[in-house]
Amino acid sequence: MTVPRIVLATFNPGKVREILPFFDGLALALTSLGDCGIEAPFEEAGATYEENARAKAQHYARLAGCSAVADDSGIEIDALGGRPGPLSARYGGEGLDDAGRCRLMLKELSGVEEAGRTGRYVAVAAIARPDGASRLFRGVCEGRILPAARGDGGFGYDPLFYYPPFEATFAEVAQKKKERVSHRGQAFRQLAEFLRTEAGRDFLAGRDSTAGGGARPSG
Ligand code: ITT
Repeated sequence: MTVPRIVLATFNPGKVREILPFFDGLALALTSLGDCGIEAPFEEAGATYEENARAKAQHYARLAGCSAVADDSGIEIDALGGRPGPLSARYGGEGLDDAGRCRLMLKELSGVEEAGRTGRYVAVAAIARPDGASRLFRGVCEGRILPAARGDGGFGYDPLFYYPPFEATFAEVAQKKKERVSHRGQAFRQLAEFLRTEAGRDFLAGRDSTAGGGARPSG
């Protein structure tokens, strides 16, 4: 029996670290964009995580010639009207790194009281075949933006993202602990569960009749 090949379609090493464990124990040949000789980043043009995740996975599935898994994610800050949202990777412009984006967020939120610093991480995981058929899975994690960074784990906005049930930021907890509750953990747990079902195996094999481009948000 041939094992289905899936390309993990992200250039973000923080995401790779977090996504890989969800595929443990699945009979899949997981490969990276680098292994497929793919270097060009995908230009995200959609207005929603769903559009971007689906388009990203479809794009890389076509390029790689096998199914692709991608996520589009971001952080939504209530005091900023939901910004930066799907534009989180580009918040403040291309010149900023993770630390620079965190500093900008702190500046934008300066003067906002603790009770008003609420927000959430959102992730939509997508799996797509080279023929465009796709499935989507969504995860959301509510938290609060601290007035100063704490911790050096995680990536992106994690040093600012305080998760009340842990009484810690996502940069202060082990990756496994973050995964249990995080937006990405929720989304990829659903995706991995789907791949363990007969419907998931049929999807990967191209045997299903309902998957033709039709994405089905869930979660
Ligand atoms: P790929 O498109 O190659 O996957 P990317 O970083 O550009 O990488 P996104 O477009 O989905 O990915 O951007 C999501 C951004 O949202 C990410 O760069 C972080 O700034 C932020 N983000 C998402 N999930 C996060 C998490 O778990 N912890 C910290 N920041 C996160």
